[in-house]
Amino acid sequence: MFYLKVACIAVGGLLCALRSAEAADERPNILFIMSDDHAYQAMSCYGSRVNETPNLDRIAQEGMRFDRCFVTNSICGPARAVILTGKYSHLNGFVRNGNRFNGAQQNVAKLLQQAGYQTAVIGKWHLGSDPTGFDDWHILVGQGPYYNPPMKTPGGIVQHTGYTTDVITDETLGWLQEKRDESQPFFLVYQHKAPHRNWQPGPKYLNKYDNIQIPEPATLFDDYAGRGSAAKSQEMTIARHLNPHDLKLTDQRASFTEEQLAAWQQAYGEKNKTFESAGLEGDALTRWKYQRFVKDYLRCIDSVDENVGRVLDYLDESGLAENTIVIYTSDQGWYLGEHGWYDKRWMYEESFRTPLIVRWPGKVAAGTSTDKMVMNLDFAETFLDIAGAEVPKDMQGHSLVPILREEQTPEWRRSVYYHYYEFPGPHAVQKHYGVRTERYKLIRFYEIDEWELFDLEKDPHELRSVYTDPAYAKIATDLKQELERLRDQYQDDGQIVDFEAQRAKQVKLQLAAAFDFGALDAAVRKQGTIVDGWQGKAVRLDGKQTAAIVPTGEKLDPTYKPLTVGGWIYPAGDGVIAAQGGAGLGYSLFVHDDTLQFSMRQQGQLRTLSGPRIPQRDWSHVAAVLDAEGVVSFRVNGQAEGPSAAWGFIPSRPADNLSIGADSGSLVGPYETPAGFHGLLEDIRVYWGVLDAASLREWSTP
Ligand SMILES: [Ca+2]
Repeated sequence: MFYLKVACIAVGGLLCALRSAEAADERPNILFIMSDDHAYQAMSCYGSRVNETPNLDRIAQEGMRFDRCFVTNSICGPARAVILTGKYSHLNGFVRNGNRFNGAQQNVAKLLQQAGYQTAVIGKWHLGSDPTGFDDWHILVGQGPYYNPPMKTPGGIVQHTGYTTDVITDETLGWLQEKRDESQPFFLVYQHKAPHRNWQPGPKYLNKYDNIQIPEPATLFDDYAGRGSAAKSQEMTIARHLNPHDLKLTDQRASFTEEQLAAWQQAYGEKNKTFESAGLEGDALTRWKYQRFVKDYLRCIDSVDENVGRVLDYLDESGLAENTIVIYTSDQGWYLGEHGWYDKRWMYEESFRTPLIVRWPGKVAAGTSTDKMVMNLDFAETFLDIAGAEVPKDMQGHSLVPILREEQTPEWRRSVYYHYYEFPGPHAVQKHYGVRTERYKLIRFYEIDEWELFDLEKDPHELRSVYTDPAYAKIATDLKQELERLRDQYQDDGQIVDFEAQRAKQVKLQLAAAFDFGALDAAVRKQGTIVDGWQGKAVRLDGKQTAAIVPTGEKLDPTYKPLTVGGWIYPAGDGVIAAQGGAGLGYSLFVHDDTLQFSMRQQGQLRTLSGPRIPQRDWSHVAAVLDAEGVVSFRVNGQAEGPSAAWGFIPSRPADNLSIGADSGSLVGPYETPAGFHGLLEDIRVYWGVLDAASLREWSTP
């Protein structure tokens, strides 16, 4: 590597590129395996009391087990975005499930691609947008089902038959066998849906654990007495929040084949008979629900373990094992009944921590472990370090390679920063951030102004906050300082990066459509009478006509754009001035009850802002403006008037037309008819962007 670097510096680009290609074969392959919601408590290499995971244990036995790997934000999509970017949620823009990952930003797959790696992702993705930086991808659509998944590829949807954990593995093995380019090292991301809710086991494991009792955790009947209101008001208890679908008491079979259905009915038919005859209630019912949930959860893991074993076997047989780093982790941890819970989200240990085991033959000593505090924030940096590629300065974690090699790392982090955002949301876990050190954890639920402090040495189950205990006053003060230091270090000042607004700011002012009724294209011009208007020609409408229609298209794409829409109007009643789109996406400027109003649709959500009063039977120049900050406001005769509202942007291009004088086709606004305009319209225009004062004056001054 030293020789290569010298060559790059001395001779520059071309030679560097040639050398990299020659040397590429020597760099290790990276196989990154991630399951979804896999608790470290359910892995035998972490001392599981509830199951055995012999294949996953192989990775640990032949490599290193990380006993303190933490996530920055314990929830699926955000964790994935952190791993791809090496940045906290507020900087990668994906803070909660339902967000859409901005694929235009830097990510580790793109950087590895540039460094000469072949890249692929197979299995769960769950980031809304399509993968970027991957040569090949074959992903579940959203969460994806447990059986017979449709999967998305660059070439379209592929329908699979089979159990999803097996299908994802078959595709992964297929990629290794058929698509791998032997001249390049690979970065292969192999991600399971399992064991995510609602824990549907594969056919092979439907009856495993049927005749045994799974041990209960010590805190199954936690009463939350020692903590604040957040722990008391959540909605993720086994006792009250698991639903009949989770517990397999309802029909699960929407997409099953007949064979799958028969196996399923036989297994759960028998189990349900026992439940119905037992007549359980109270703690006994909670215990039954715990058994039911945990057994299905473990059955899902049995399939993951078996399938990871298939991939490890293939690596051995193909000779790839020797130069392939195998990493196994989960997107975050999980409650297996601890605190009476299922699910994740909290900064408490079970969900804050995630499993991480790494095998790197010849580099990582077999059977080692570490209690260094590492994070999913470090993964991207680690992959780049393994590949010998530069780690960008704006990534926020650190390569784990020195820890893997058991080098001295005296400067390694001594505290971990956490920030969770998804409230209101499923399971009602309050937003919180906090800091964990070797011994203590300070959590702030900032929207309800509550603090919790745990002494993990004396209270490893985190049952009693000592925040108000005078004996811990100094510790609390020190931890608050450390929390502030970390928030500063990670640039978390409460602002979340808004890629949409950044994109909107880059839009150059452009006239998207203009309607001069004295000289309008016959294809665009529809109904109404052309008359003399305020300066030129106007169209007269009586509420039953559409003056003009422009089909949607590239030029009429409002996606993430600021906009200005308006013109001269002489109202003799209500109606639409201009509308583009329909019930899914779009905007409409209209007059209702003598006021100017503007509606916007964002993925079906309708919002309407009621603006200034407009005189009837008189000429006014009116416009609605959506500015580069995503704020809507009105202009009347060139002046700002009326209220404003921050709505953001239209997230994609509507299928419906732009229509003038009525809302044609599917309706954007809060009216039930096309809402034809009554009166005269003249010089109607739509701009992408916001007009400067002089241009607005020119348009609005007679
Ligand atoms: Ca998850």
